Amino acid sequence: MSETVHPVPDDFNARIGPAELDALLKAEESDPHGHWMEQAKRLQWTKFPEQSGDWSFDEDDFRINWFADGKLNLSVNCLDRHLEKHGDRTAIIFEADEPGHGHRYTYRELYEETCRFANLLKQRGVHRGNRVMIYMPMIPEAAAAMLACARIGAIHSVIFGGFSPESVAGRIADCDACAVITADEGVRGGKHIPLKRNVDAALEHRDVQSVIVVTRTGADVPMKDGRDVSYSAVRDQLSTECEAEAMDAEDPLFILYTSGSTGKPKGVVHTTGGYAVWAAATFDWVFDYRDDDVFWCTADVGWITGHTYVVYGPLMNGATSVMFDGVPNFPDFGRFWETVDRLGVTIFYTAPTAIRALMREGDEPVKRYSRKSIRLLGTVGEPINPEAWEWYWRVVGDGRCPVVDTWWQTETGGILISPFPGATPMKPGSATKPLPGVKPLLVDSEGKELHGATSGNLCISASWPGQMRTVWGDHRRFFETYFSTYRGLYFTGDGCRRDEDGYYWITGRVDDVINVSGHRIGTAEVESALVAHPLVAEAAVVAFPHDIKGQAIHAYVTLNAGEEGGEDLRRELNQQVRKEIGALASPERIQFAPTLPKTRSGKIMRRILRKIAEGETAGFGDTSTLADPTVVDQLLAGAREFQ
Ligand code: 6R9
Repeated sequence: MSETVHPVPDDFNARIGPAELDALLKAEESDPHGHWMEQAKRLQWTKFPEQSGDWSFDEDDFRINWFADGKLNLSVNCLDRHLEKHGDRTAIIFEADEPGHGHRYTYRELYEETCRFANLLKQRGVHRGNRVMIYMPMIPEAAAAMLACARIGAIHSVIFGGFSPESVAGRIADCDACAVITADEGVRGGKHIPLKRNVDAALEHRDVQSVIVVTRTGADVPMKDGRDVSYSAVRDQLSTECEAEAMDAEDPLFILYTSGSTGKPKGVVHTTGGYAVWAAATFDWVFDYRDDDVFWCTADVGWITGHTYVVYGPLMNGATSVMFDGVPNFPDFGRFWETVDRLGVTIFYTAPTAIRALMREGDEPVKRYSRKSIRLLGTVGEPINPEAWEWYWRVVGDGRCPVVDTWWQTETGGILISPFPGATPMKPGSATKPLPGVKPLLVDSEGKELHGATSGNLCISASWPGQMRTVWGDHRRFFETYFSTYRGLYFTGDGCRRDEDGYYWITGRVDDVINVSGHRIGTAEVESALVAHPLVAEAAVVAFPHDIKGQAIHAYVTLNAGEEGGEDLRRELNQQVRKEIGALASPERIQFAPTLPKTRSGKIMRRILRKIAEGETAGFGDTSTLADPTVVDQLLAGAREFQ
C-alpha cells in the first residue's frame, strides 16, 4: 500500500488554502445552520429559505429536507443570472467526435436554446412535474434539454446512449414518461449509434406523446406522424424567451437510474434546492474554480458525474464547460491532450479506467502535447491504484498539478470525500478527507462504529444537501436499501480503510454491485438477462480484477439438462445481455458450470465464485455447508481456461 505523501505544489495558489479550509470546517462544526445558509447564498432564490436541514434517518421519523421553504429555478441559476455580466462568456465548448469539429455556446446562446426547448416542450403539453426522458449524445442540445425541463419544472431522466432499447423501455415505464428527447444518431469513435431507431424500438413496448429529435448527423430516420417532431425543423419559430417556474426546493429536479445489488435499476430522485447548493459548492471547493478556467469533465451526461460536473455545477458557477462527444483513443491515444492544448483546458477530470488505458500506451502520446494550460487534475468513478495516480500526476500533470481523487455516488448528488487542492496533502490512492458537513463513519458487519485507524463499511451519519430523497415510486425501497442495514446511518455500499491521519481509502463495493470502467452494474440484472435465454437454467455473476476496467464480469452459467455450452452459445449469451441491458454489461468471461455452489438451504455461495474468478485455487474457507462439496473442484477445472 502506497504511503507516499505529495504536498500541495508550492505555486498552486488556490483561493482556499489550509487556513481558509480550517475556518470553513470550524464554521460548519460550530454553527451548521449558519454554514448551510451561507452556502445557500451561492444561488439566486425566488424566495430565500429560512430552514436548512430537517432530517432523520430513523425509521419512525424518516425524512430528508433541505431549504424546504425556499423557492428557486435551476435554469435561472445556470443561465439568466449570468446574462447581465457574462452573457458573452462561453458556457459550453462542444468538442465533437471528429477533432476540432464543434462549436461554442455563450451563456446567452445557451439561454436562448434552453428557452426554445422549453417552449417546444410546453407546446407539446409537457407540464411541471411530468417526466421527460433524454437519450442523447454529448451535444450542447442535451444540456439545453435538461435545463429546459428544469425551467418548466418537468423532471428529466437522462439515459446513457449505450443502453439498449429494452433498458430505455423499462425506464420509460417505471417513471411514466410523457416525452423523449433524442437525436437522429450519435457518433463515438467514428461509429454511428442509432439513437432514434433505438427509441422507436423502445416505444414499441409503450408509447409516449412526443418524441423530439435533434439533428446530429442528418441521418434519415423514420418519423411518426403526430408523435415525432424534428427540433431543427421547428427551432426558428420558437421564442427565445420562456418564463421560469418558481420551484419548491424539495420539488424533484431529476431521476437518474442506477444499479443496486437487487432487482431492476432504481430511479434515484434528486430535488432542486439541496442538489443545487451541493453541486455549486462542491464544484467551487474541489476544483478551485476561477473565472478564466476552462473545465473539462469527460463524463457523459447519462451518468451523475455528467449531471453535476458537466452541466449544473459548472454553469451555476458561470464556468466554461467542455462537452466531449468522443472517446480517449480516437483518432489516437493523444486525443485528450491534443484537445486540452487546442481548447486551453485548465481543469481536467476523468476516470481511473481512462487513465489506466492511456498509461498502457506509454508516455509518448502525452508528451507529444504541451498540456501547459492544465493546473488541476481530478479522478472519479472507482478506486484509483497508486501506480495510475502517480502516472497521472507525473506524466500528465508534470508533477505540478494537484490531483483530486473525488469519492461520491449517484445517490450523493456531488462529491463527499476529496482533497481541497490548495489545502490537503495528497496520498496516491486515497480520496483523503470529507468535505465540510460530510460525516463519514466506519462500522463492522454488526453496525458497531469502529474508531481510529481501521477498516470497515462506509456509512454517513448526517444528511447533506445533495443527498437523494427517494427511489422514484418506491419510498420504502429507498429506506430499505440505504438505511435498514445499519440503524440510523446511510450505508454507501462501499468498503473503506481509514489511516492514522484520518485519510479515507475506498476499497470498492461490498455489495453485489460491479464497477466496470466506472459503470455500476448490478449482478442481479446481468443474471436475469442471462437466464432469459431459453437454454439457461441458472446464472451467477461476480467481479474479477481487470487491469484497465478495474473490474470485469465473470458469469457462471448452468444450462438446462442435456444442453452443452460452446463458443456459439457464449456469443448468443453476450448478445442477450447487450439486448437486455447494453454492451457495457456484457460479461468478459462466461463459464459453463454443471452446478453452482449452494448451501443446503439453496443459497449460492458467491464468496466461492468470487475467489475462483479471482484465480484462487485454494483457501475457500468453510465449505462444509455446501450441499455438494465436489462442486468446487468442478468449478476450478472449468475456470482454468481463463487463467
Ligand atoms: C460518481 C460516481 C458510485 C460508486 C461508489 C464507489 C465508486 C466513485 C470513487 C469510487 C473509489 C473514488 N467510486 N468514485 N471509488 N474512489 N474516487 O461514480 O457515481 O456511478 O453511482 O458510482 O463508484 O464504489 O460507491 P456512481
